[in-house]
Amino acid sequence: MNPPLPQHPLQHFPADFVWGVATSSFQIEGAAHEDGKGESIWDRFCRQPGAIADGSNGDTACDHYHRLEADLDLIAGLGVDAYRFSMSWPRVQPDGRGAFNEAGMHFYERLVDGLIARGIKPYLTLNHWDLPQALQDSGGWAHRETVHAFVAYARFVAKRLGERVAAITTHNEPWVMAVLGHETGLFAPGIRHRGTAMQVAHHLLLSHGLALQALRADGCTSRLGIVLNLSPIGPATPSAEDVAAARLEDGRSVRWYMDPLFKGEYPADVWQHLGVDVPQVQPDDLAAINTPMDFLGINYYTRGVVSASGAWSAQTSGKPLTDMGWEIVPEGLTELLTRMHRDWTLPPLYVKENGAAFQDTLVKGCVHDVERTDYIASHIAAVGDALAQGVPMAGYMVWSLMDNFEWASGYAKRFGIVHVDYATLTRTPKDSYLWYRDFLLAQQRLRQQALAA
Ligand code: IFM
Repeated sequence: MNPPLPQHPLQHFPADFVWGVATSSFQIEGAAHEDGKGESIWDRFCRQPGAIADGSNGDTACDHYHRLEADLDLIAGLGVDAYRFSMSWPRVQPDGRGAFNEAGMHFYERLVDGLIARGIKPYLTLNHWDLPQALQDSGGWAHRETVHAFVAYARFVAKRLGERVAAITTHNEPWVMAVLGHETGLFAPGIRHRGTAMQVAHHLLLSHGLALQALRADGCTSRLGIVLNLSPIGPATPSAEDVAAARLEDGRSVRWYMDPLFKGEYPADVWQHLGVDVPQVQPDDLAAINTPMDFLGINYYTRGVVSASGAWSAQTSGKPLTDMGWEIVPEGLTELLTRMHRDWTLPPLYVKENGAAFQDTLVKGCVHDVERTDYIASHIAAVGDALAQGVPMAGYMVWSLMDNFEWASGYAKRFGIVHVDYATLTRTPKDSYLWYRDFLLAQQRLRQQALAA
């Protein structure tokens, strides 16, 4: 028997609110060595012993590359307005500079045309982490030349697809690429050096701003923006030490990105804290980063709690946890969105990723994922609460369409609303998919009633 549907806040959402679902190239496509695709830093990183928890890689992933039409039908079956996907830069331009690969472009043209044919708006992300390895070999994001290579790639893609896609995101989660990729080394390319990480963050932001300027100069009609992973960060206790530590972490993970993007400056407290690890910034860089955007995307999964001693742990906080060990805190999303609205002057805001990993069981063709369904429903309600408080929310997208390669966790963590059997690659919609579909249908009816009134 299906679990009862969670309550949902139908009343909060405007008629033009964009409902969607999201994926990324490396996590689902597979076909890692086909049709002229170049190597990405994640292809290389997966080969490092111990880098991926289950020793897996993205060679096959969900085989989306070969199952495009069926997957498009799954997306259409949800009734979403939009599908957010990313392009694999090395599939489109194997070395990250020089020749483009028509076979790779053809895949994304089929994807975009297939969405449009099904009445779904394509939301394209240019960089969801899978940098061409050839660029990494000459310094990667730490090297300023990669900024210019990215702008050239962005211009090529926008010229080919810009009129067909509703939105182009430059980068997904620069903090992750900078810090997990270059400071802790947990993600590709596996570098451990804080100064490098801060230079990478700066170059990602700079390439975003320069790409926006170039695309607009080229006459690109898509809406342009960036997607940040953000959390509200609070102290574990009211002690002065914990409050200071939380403020610094907020600076490193939130203000370090929001201030240059929306105020054209880096936060002074973090700059001072970084000492010799501050990035090299050239005179016009911050003005470029501060280029106005058409939207800001936010990925939200959990809150951040900081103690100066490092003693705080989500495991003992008393809050329910997902399979990633992340606390489930829907009210943290409302807190984050209202704070963003208060502290910066923002364009329309989208939650571009929100969802949860849980251990699912497939029984007789069903996955009764009550916890995931509750997670999604409660976070949609949290977005509704932010809207009711005046935050300019324009859309919400579930992460993720289907179970996929969860980076350093491999395939063990399942975020999908569609179950993937990795032995057979069979897709099975979970109860959360059915709930989201029914929720969107109800939204659709409300829209029609509003139009008729
Ligand atoms: O799977 C990732 C995604 O690629 C980026 N945002 C967070 C998700 C869950 O960890």
